[in-house]
Amino acid sequence: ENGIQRPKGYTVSYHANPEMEKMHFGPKHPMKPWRLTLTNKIVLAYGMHEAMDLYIPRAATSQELKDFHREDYIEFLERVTPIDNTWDPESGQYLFNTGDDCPIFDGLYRYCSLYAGASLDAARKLTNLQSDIAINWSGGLHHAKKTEASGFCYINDIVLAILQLLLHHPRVLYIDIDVHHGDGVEQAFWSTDRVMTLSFHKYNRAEFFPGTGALDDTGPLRNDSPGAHHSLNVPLHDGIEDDQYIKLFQDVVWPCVHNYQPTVIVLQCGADSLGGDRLGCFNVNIKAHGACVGFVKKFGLPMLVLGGGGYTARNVAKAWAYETSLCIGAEVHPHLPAHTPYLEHFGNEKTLFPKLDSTNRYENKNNRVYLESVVMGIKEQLRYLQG
Ligand code: ZLM
Ligand code: CA
Ligand code: ZN
Repeated sequence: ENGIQRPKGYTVSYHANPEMEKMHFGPKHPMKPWRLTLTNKIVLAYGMHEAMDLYIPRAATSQELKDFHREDYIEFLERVTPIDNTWDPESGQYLFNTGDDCPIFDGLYRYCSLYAGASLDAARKLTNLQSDIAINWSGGLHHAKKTEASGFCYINDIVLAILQLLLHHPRVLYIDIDVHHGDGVEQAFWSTDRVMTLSFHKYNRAEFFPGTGALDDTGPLRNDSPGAHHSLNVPLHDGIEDDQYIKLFQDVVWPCVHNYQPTVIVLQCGADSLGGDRLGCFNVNIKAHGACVGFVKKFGLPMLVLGGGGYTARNVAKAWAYETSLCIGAEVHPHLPAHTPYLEHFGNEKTLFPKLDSTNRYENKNNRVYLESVVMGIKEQLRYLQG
């Protein structure tokens, strides 16, 4: 509260509709919209709201959702209720890939249209030139497909936001630091050169969701397809450490920006790449995760900042609050303000930067030689972009 000031020379907008946060995927489901409440409590406790334009966005309309998704899928989401029988006896499956990962809960359609509405609002603030960095922590749901739900995602708000950006921008760079592969966004823009997608993720085809995103999956194989070499993947093993992750991110992102020359960047900040995450398997701390946001910000391009995964709620909230402070260029005290609501949820040492304790560490299976070969592989793809 003492001395959080508006950034000089640029505007940050924050798009959040608190109605989302009360939604429930069901008992024991890892996705907890309540993590957004925790995030906003920390952001407000530090006084960061003083430095940003705050918006409570309206829900997206079904027409807006149909700009990417197929009509019958949106109509299904609109009418389905938890008591419907969504089992399709013909295919022997739940309709549109709903089920355990993507359950049908009360308020599902409202939930979807709210997070999509927030990403569209954020993208429009960028294209209207009313904002330079637009933040929507409720978005970033990168697995949703044109005709089906996948991996806790129903509507692909990222694809919808990028479609909005493409009305005003020739080239969009999409960067995804969620521990899972950003397959839905990659697939949607697979055959165009107007969007470059770049995902960092744990990769194990047989054992880790969604099983796609190998280093050599780089776009259509025909060299004359515009999308060739415009889907980039950084497959990683368990246990990557802070210094390795930061160096890798910089060594890959810098040449992407230099070669592709995007006019806007969309950054998906999935917090399940943090150490100690319930579903993740990296050893990345909040400062290193945030260093990726700080690095992208330094290019000075308009930026859409989105959430994504993140399943240890107290860490998600700290990371996204810290990343909000980086966006506004404010230095915040590492000790959480004493008046932060729900302080009891934030662990024993009331700090933004909890130490990853040894019981939560994964053995690091990424060595220097491997990471260097990944950087080489990416640079090899980027050579095709010249001329
Ligand atoms: N079973 N309940 C990341 C999306 C990851 C597919 C294995 C479902 C879970 C998980 C759901 C309470 C993002 C898979 C999993 C059980 C087939 C995944 C409900 C626990 C539970 O206890 C659970 C009944 C559930 C789901 C674990 N699912 C862990 N990992 C992945 C999807 C989304 O972070 O990237 C972006 C938001 N699904 O591995 C199965 C293969 C379904
Ligand atoms: Ca990713
Ligand atoms: Zn994830």
